[in-house]
Amino acid sequence: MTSNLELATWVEQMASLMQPEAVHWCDGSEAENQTLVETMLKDGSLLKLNPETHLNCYLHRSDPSDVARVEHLTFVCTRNQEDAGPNNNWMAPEEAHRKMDALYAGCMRGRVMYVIPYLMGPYDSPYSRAGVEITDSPYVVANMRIMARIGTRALRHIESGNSFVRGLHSVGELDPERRFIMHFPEELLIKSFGSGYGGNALLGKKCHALRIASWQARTEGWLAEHMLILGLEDPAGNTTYVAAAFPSACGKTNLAMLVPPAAFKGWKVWTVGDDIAWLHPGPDGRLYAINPEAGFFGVAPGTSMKTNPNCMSTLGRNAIYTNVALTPDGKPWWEGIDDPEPEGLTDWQGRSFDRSQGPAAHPNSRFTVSAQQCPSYSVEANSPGGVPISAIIFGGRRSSVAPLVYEALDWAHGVFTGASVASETTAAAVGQVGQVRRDPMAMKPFCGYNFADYWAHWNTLGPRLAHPPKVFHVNWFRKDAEGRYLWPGFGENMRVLKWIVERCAGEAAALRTPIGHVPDLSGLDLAGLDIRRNTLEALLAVDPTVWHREMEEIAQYFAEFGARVPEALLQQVERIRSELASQLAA
Ligand code: SAT
Ligand code: MN
Repeated sequence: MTSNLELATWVEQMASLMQPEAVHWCDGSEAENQTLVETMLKDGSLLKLNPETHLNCYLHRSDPSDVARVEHLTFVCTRNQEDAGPNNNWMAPEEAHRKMDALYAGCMRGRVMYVIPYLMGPYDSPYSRAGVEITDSPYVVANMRIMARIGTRALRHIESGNSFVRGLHSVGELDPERRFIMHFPEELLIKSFGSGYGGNALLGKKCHALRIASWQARTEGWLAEHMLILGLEDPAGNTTYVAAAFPSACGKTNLAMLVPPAAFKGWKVWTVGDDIAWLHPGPDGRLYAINPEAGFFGVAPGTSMKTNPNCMSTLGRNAIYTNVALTPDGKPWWEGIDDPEPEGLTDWQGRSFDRSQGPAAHPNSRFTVSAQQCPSYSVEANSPGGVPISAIIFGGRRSSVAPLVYEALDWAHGVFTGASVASETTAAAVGQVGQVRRDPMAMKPFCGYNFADYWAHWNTLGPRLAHPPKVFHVNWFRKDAEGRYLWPGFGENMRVLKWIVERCAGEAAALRTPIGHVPDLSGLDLAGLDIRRNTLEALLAVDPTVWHREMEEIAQYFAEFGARVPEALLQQVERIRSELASQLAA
């Protein structure tokens, strides 16, 4: 068990509330994992995949009503409602505790309560943070074992006096009417009930490493962000690190594992993280990033040797697949994978596949796999001090308006650029897909406090850094009038990344527009890419009429946050508006 009295007492209290048949403290060992896997194979919650092609890989089918995050059932419970802000659902802490404790009462009868000590971040990093998740789901334990550093070493970290975030989770009856994901940032506490899925249940991930951590980061002077981290090594061997924020299911995993096009000889891309970055001002005045996670929980559909070869080679062993389809010879299958659709496919719900019932793999089906297996995993990924960030990139999925890439004029404008990100919704959360919504810094579902305070916190960070990162915005998803993508994306995104690296080094040509610096037509390295000049013009266009309307919407959005919105953001709105107005008048 544990020598930490606070932890021991809490686990005892939770056991008496939830009434499990047994309490198991997870040590994170291989033997423990094997026992859990056996249990799940026996009760049918895991299926073994073909060991010849997918050694030690398993398929899990979740309840069909439990396949994505549930933003409408996710709450931030602060004493003062204003602190949660209009960007969060709010409930008073007393009421939320009452509600959750009633659901938890006796909920683990006949089940095992697993206690998972975990560490977010590399061992021995001053930036890493501990947590303990209590759960009745062996699937959650198996996934947490891949996604975080769980077990004895994490427990020792807590026992040596470090604070920890407490997370309570029960799948309950998987009843969508009795499902809540509650956060109590003032108590460093998470209470989740009624879902076994990803971000709702693996509490180290979005609940701790983003919602609770963003709150802690604000009080302690750092940032917890929904960002991938990658290293771009040029042919001379210099590596530039960038962090990039995109909403869920907008290609973070693909970008993090990018393989440069053939014409980019000598360039290499190194993966540090694909979903979450913790950013700290370092002693030399630069911003340093760690990836708090140890694995990837990526979207399966669309992943192939063409779109993400590094990911495909990561996935062949020791992976858990959730809600993908199954071939007759026991292999995972999804829409967009290299192999053609086989005869006799079983869909994600275990039915014989029938196209009229929807796709074979759920659009938000996922793989869970250790980052250590990724061929592009950076040797710096476990570095206790993190990697120095030269550029921060914001992006969304926008079929119009936003150009392929632009660079903010300075930090304050960069914060505005992040705060005004909009993106079309995806299958990663329950709800309508394809609706444009504001998703500041890709944190709409994940910021654990009032966005207005969050933007103010961002504003304070730049001036604290002698060498702040440059800030960029990208949009891989711009379409033409016929609805076709203008940009090929995937590996070709390297061309945009190279421009960003060159801008960080004070090179590469750009045009100053009201929204920032846009590459001029000769600025991007297009060697070996067949792209027409008018396509390129359409990709890079900043239409003042369209942007005038966009600024209108951004101003309206900021107004939702009332007087708490930082003055610096409103000044950016005014500056851009007046520059656009003079362009329109000219
Ligand atoms: O379900 S998760 O939140 O873990 C994945 C995502 O939506 O980014
Ligand atoms: Mn994510």
